[in-house]
Amino acid sequence: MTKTILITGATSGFGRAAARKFAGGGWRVIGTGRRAERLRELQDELGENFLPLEVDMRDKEAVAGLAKLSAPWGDIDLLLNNAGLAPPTTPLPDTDWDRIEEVIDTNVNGLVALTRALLPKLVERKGQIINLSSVAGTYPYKGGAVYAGTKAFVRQFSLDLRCDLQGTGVRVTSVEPGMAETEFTLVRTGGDQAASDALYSNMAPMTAEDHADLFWWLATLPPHLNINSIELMPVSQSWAGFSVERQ
Ligand code: NDP
Ligand code: 8X3
Repeated sequence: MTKTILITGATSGFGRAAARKFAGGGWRVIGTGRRAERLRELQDELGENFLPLEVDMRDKEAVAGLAKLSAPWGDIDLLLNNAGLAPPTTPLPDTDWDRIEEVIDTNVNGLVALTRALLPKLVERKGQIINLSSVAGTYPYKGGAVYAGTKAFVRQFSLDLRCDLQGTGVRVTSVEPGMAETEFTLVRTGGDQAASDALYSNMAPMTAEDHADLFWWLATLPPHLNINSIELMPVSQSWAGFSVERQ
């Protein structure tokens, strides 16, 4: 039977690569995002098994609407909570409140609202949820406070949700990537392509396709197996030490 995946943030990066991967694998794919033109392009590419829906994750009504789709699109087996972004790494008092609010509303409120709305359907279908957290949710770095805070939330939300879902057969995974070259840094820097290029230069970052392959692996594991969390980095990335101020 054809399975259905709902991917938030399918207009770029991990989400777009996942839409291609799952459509190529014979799934029905619902892809959301704010950029209508990108969604149209993806529909032209993927054809009738792709349903583009222009949804801003901050729009409560639009998010609730995703749980009211009629069959077969409404028969969602896998929710890929991928839409997300980061504010600039500027000191907190210098960071625009609007950017901060956009990040919290998208990464946390939108994700929780959509998950809550879709849970009855996912329980009915013994479905699966994959949430995009980040290494930033575990390892602190300068300028990361708000973004990292949202991703720590996503990780813990995922783990706790498993307790609520005990006995339902629904699987939940927190995916925690390090550096991957997508539009993530372009968005974070307010469109600074040079800054994005510099960050990912000469270090073989992970790719969107690496993540699509990971999501596919998670989706095709035997149903008795739950990967609680998975942390991944490019080989070139590891950790820095503590920072100490000396007098
Ligand atoms: P991209 O910037 O390439 O893609 C982000 C996607 O999220 C876009 O499709 C964008 O669509 C969507 N999005 C952002 N805000 C909203 C919103 N308010 N409403 C609806 N859609 C929204 O980044 P990535 O693919 O890299 O990021 C995907 C996820 O992975 C994010 O949650 C990110 O935090 C996480 N992640 C990324 C890492 C990286 O290094 N790239 C590492 C760890 C985690 P549109 O603008 O059209 O609305
Ligand atoms: C993004 C990973 O390390 O660029 O979530 O903050 S990092």
